[in-house]
Amino acid sequence: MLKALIFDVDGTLADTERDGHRVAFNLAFQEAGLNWNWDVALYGELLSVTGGKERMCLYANQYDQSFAGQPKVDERIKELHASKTRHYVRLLGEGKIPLRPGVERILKGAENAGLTLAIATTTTPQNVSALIESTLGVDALNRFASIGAGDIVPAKKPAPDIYLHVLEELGLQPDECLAFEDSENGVLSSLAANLATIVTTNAYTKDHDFTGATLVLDQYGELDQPANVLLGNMDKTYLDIQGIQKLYGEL
Ligand code: XBP
Ligand code: MG
Repeated sequence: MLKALIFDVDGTLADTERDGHRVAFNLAFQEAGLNWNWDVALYGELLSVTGGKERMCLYANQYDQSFAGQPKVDERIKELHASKTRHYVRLLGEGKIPLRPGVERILKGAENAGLTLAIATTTTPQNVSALIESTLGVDALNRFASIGAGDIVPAKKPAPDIYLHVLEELGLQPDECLAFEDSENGVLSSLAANLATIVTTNAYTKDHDFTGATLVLDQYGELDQPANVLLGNMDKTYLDIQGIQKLYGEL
């Protein structure tokens, strides 16, 4: 029986990368007097690794050897990341990033059907709180029975660790849950945790390989704004809890 839905955050609940995380990274670089500037295309390449600290290390190794080679590089990265998180949380507080259309419908539908909601993400915990509170209200974090985020597990996605952590907290088996993702690294992570996975793509992830996913859509869709089905089947023009239950029943 389907008991829980486990959601990734960045790209899945909200389109946070281009106008949220990327902007916050650049503000942190400016503040620190670094001449790093991540444009939209470069940021798409850097998304090949999950985690902001890991992403800055990747960039430094590729584009700024003198930064990467300094003795206390890990400390510098940590400071930059703390500043980036401050900027990101502020941007969310200003209401800059909405949920993706259809997310509220699916969350409410799941709760009405008696399902448990959970989160499994590589992003920093403060980022999750700021997004949920700014979009769903100050008490909305309570709607999620488990929130697995950031450095709580040693290996970030594509490793399955964060999903395994959330499953353990929920006390559920993978075949009692469905995962929601938007990226190849995310799907590798959820599938490695044996979770059937529904994908909604975005501009950065539309060409990723989603082999093994149960359903891939370009968006959750609305009555008058049909989702395009990229892999799998869906009866309606949009995804709702009935559609999710039906997909689960056919697994
Ligand atoms: C999301 C990420 C995150 C954010 C940055 O991946 O890669 O790292 O870009 O967050 P996913 P932090 O959606 O697969 O979880 O800077 O807080 O690490
Ligand atoms: Mg994601």
